[in-house]
Amino acid sequence: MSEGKINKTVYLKDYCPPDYQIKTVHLSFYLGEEHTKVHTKLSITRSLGKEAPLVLHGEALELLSIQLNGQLLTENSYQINSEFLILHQVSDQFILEIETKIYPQKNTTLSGLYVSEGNFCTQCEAEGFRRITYFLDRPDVMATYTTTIIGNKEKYPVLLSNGNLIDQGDKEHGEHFATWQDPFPKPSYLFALVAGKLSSIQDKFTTLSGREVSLSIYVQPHNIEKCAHAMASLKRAMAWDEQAYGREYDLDNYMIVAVDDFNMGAMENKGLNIFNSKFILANPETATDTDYQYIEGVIGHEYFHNWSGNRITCRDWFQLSLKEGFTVFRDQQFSASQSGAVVKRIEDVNRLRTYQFREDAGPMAHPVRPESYEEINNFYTVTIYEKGAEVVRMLHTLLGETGFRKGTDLYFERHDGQAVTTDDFVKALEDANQANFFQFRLWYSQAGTPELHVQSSYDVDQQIYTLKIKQICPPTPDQPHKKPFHLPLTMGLLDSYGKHIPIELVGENYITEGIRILELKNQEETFVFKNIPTKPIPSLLRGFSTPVKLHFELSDEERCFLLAHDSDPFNRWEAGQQLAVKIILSLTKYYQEEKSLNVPSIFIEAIAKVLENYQTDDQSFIAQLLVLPSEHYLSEFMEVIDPEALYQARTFLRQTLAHSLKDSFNTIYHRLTSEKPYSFNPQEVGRRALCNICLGYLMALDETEIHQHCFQQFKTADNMTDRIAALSYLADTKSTEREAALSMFYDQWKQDSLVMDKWLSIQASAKCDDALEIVKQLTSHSAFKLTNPNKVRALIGAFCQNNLVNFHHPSGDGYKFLGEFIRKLDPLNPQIAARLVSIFSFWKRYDSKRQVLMKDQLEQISHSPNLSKDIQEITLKSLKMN
Ligand code: B3K
Ligand code: ZN
Repeated sequence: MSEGKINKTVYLKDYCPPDYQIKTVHLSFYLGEEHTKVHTKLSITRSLGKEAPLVLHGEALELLSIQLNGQLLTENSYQINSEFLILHQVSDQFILEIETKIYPQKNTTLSGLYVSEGNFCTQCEAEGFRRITYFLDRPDVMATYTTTIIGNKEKYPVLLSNGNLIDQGDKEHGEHFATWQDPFPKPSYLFALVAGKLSSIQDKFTTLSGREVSLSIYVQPHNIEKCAHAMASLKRAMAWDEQAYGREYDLDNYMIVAVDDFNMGAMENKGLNIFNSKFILANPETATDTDYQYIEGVIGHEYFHNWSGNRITCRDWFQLSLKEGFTVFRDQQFSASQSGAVVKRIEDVNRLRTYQFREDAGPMAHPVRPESYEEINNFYTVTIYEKGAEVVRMLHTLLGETGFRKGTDLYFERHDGQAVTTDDFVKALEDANQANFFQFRLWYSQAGTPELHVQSSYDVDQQIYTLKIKQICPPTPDQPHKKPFHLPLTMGLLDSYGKHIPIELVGENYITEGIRILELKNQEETFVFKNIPTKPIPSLLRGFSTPVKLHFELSDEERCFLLAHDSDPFNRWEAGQQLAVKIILSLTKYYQEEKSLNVPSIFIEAIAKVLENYQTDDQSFIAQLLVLPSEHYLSEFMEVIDPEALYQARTFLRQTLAHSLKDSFNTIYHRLTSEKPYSFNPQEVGRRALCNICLGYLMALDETEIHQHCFQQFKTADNMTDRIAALSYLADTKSTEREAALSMFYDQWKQDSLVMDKWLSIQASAKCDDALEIVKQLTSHSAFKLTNPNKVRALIGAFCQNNLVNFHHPSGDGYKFLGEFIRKLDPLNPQIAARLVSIFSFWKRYDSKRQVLMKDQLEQISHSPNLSKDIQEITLKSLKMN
């Protein structure tokens, strides 16, 4: 481990309310080319009964001066170190003025105040504000902010901060200023500042109560034509939150700024969201349908935070899922309402099962409300976000639409203006419905993915069908023993025509037609269904009503039946996935044993039937039915992951389907290809998705004629969705069209940074033998930039996470490459480096040779000098898995 730095663990059990409160904050920023000076004036009050000294957070700051009630303090009247500024002698109420000097132009961490493409911007969540000035940088300290920004008028014509513009004007020496005031008390993590050369598009939204809100999106001038979709999404999100949750916007203006260098997707700063430009900029030529959908989802997410996060915030960072889990659930509902609930649910479940289940079984497993952390930035995880959203979804399922709304109404009313806990959230839902979620709260405190083992039996004489369900929650690093969860299992029973059998349970005197929610609370539960005339086919866990692994034996025929007939479309998809998983895993075994590979005809026939209905079913949904489970998802089912065998087995299944159903794929592809100009709506998105899936299967045949056709689509497409699909298929081939297409693409789009990310990603993901060499070369290409997180994700992230067969090459070269890269990136941007190092944290899942190679990289990383807290925490926890 590196010398000097010792990570401190922060525990939830140690939480104490703050010793002091800051009521008002006046900030003045003097923006410079070398450094920026920040003058901070705080009115501080001691909390009742507290006697402790005032301890302010501060990081990477140069302290210029401190004044207490107007008196300049000498150096011996305070203590200062690399993390804190401590004042021992303060009264119950006082004014503190602090001047700090910071270096935004040199700030590559992208936390605090930094410069992106010549423009100033901030990122303060979770603990970035302390990189601007000394402060009580914790979410339960809420103050009102007045912010003055002073800077060169020509270089920084636009000066923005949270709230309302209350003053502006010119100053001497070509400078100007703007003063902003935010009337809503907020924690420091929601502070934002932007200064630069930006253009904006403007719009208006009239709230339910008739107030007019002005909406602006600021971007670099050359991107001004690419904001319309983001603006339209924002207006839809505002209307949706009024209708679905009764939430109105509260300020007179809502501003969004897009920046190129950003650690994550976006940030919900009060009234001034800052976005990764990837989630704002779009036009049909440069953005895919998926980009359009993400933009809508992220815009919604950040907007919804205004209530679930900003008006009501987190007491401490252990409560992060209070705002993130709930807001993800809200953005999922919003997206479902815009473009189709089933496909949205499939995408969300896929993500949860692929990434969150893996996290929950690895060294970084933590509950939705963690008990401890070393570096909070490592806890912006799929568990906090996606599992947190599933927990809220279960509450929604248990309470029903109306009960849930009653609960959230009470939550918003009761806690407006406060910093609260996940427990307060659950309590509001309970109180509004006279419900009891005592046991349900375990979802917040216990990590790990529960497993449900289901056994069924049918008694023809008594016409009784029985389901016995056992839940097991595997141990996780900090929690060896678990209690059973309270969970809703949504299900139905189908007859041989696929019709619902009415559900009547022994011990109950009512019948439910169709869908039934079984509530499980005990480790073992038995449900006895009466008046069941024939042996039913159960459709369990409909819509994935609870985040568990379900073990239930069905025959291939039963799965095919569900794929064709289940009235719950999610479970139709799920039946197909289960069948594909089973087949690919058995092909994998055959491949490892060097036996010949065969695909059961029943699966091919089932897919043929899916294709037959391409005109009647929702085409986005059909496209999902045709996507085979990902290598990532499949690997979770293997005792020891064998990336090579898995890749070969999955490819074999794809090719077999392509050969057997070539005519259907061909017909659908040609029938659905359209000359109509691009438009973004659910039907067209579905049509393009299905068309491109069919092209993908055809390309799996690796035939010259199809390569040419694919190249043709690449050249003539009027939109990025069709163009990039064709390019990605060509990139996987050894065809002559491959290089031609890649270089044409580069020539056409080299000026567009976001499109270049796609170009990097496609090459990094391509399944060719020299992928690693290509990636290495691309790290010195002008399209790549080490300090830009999007570039790192597009090239390094894509190679290590989308190109498993090459990354996990037995030589260990992929691991060595990633290890070296992490060591280079960590001193510049620890947050992004930490995301990459977590790829190694699953080393235990591989064979012993790969384990040694990956572990060696983890060890080398952990011995690097001056390692960040972020990386230390993950490497140490991963290495403990011995
Ligand atoms: N709240 C931010 C994430 C901040 C991440 C800090 N490392 C974006 C969001 O979830 O909306
Ligand atoms: Zn969020």
